[in-house]
Amino acid sequence: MDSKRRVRTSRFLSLVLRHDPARAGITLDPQGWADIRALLDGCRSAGHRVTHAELVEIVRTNDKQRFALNADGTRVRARQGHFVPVDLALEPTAPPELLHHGTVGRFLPAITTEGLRSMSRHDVHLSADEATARRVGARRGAPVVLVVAAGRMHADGYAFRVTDNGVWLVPEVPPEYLGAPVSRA
Ligand code: HQG
Repeated sequence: MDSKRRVRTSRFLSLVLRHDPARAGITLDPQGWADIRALLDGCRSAGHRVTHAELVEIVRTNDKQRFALNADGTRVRARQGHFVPVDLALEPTAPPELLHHGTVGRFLPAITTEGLRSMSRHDVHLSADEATARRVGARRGAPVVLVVAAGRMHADGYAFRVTDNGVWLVPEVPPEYLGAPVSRA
């Protein structure tokens, strides 16, 4: 599969598995899993022909490891980033003392007042390393990285979860847990 087709197909799979399963005429189970046969049939009907081998290749090579197969390889789901309600069944996990969130300057006035909100996704996405947060912020402009006092939040009773590819999830970050923004390019 050439890289253009891989990107196009992986975007469509993200749309179906995180946002709009009906686009491929399928439903997700409560943990977000899609039956692969139904998914591939649905993709074909929606005009995106994807073979089983291509799906497996995308799961394996996706730059952000966005997708996962179940143990017997019959189902696939997105690892994070859902807009539709799913329960990823991740255990609450103690986070490192500090986590990072990448954003852009134009959102800072709102973030400073109301904290980080999950917006249209389930959770606020955080990363252990600053470089990842910077890349996430850079999708929207000159990146600004916020440091989150995750250890203190955890001690105060907030539940953190971590996906198996290292994205930290928390429903919200109130402003008192945010450090001063780092906007160094
Ligand atoms: C901002 C991508 C105003 C927040 C990425 C962000 C990541 C606020 C945007 C993953 C706010 C939401 C997640 C508030 C937060 N007022 N703006 N109170 N609170 N925001 O895309 O973190 O390619 O839902 O800073 O690489 O940017 O989809 O979240 O700018 O890993 O796999 O509102 O999505 O991965 O945007 O990105 P998003 P995100 P994928």
